[in-house]
Amino acid sequence: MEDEIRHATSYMTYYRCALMEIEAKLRALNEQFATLEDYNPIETIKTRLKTPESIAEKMERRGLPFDFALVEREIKDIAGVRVICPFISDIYTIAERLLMREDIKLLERRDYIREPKKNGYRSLHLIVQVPIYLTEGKRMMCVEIQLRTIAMDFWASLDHRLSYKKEMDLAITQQLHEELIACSNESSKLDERMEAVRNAIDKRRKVRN
Ligand code: 0O2
Repeated sequence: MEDEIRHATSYMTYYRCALMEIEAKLRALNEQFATLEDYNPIETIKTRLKTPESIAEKMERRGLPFDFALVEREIKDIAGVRVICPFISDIYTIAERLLMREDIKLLERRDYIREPKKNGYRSLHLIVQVPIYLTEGKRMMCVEIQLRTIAMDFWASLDHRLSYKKEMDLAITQQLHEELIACSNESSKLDERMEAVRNAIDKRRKVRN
């Protein structure tokens, strides 16, 4: 048992290091934009590690035993980074710049912005591998990066809140899910309109300069 706890603690430390690596690269990118273009394409960066309970629950859902080697192979979102951007184009710019790096390997890309989920969920998901450097050498770790606008993040928190209200009347839950689909459509239009306004402002600024 003691061995298993030590093993689990090391694993979580590896994932924490991977989160720090990705966060540092994202902050460096934002810093470059701020210096060269006087603009911050990243509003906020949030990181989280899945709890052991949540990992165990996911393994159970998949009908798999809780074994560390298996967990590492099967669950790619133990380490998660959420990047909140002002505009949709920022999401793609940041993703592209990050993936240009030689030390980041893309394993999977899911574009829920171009193809939103049926419930209205929108975000760009990247599963990447990043090296971490330990006393015993280099180790590649998986990290899930979710990139979304402020509006998409606002929507996702509300959707998450609803998904935890299991005791609510089914008809009301259904009605709220439908309302959330409508909210997602509205916020998608708002994202596009706001970006068009930003582009118009930038164009005028460039003409004047
Ligand atoms: P948490 O609390 O963020 O850890 P799976 O990971 O197997 O359940 P899949 O298909 O492998 O699902 O990955 P997917 O669909 O890319 O989703 C992974 C994560 O994206 C979720 O992690 C959520 O954080 C977020 N997400 C995906 N769909 C939705 C959605 O409809 N609403 C909201 N609010 N978030 C979503 P977890 O582990 O479910 O949650």
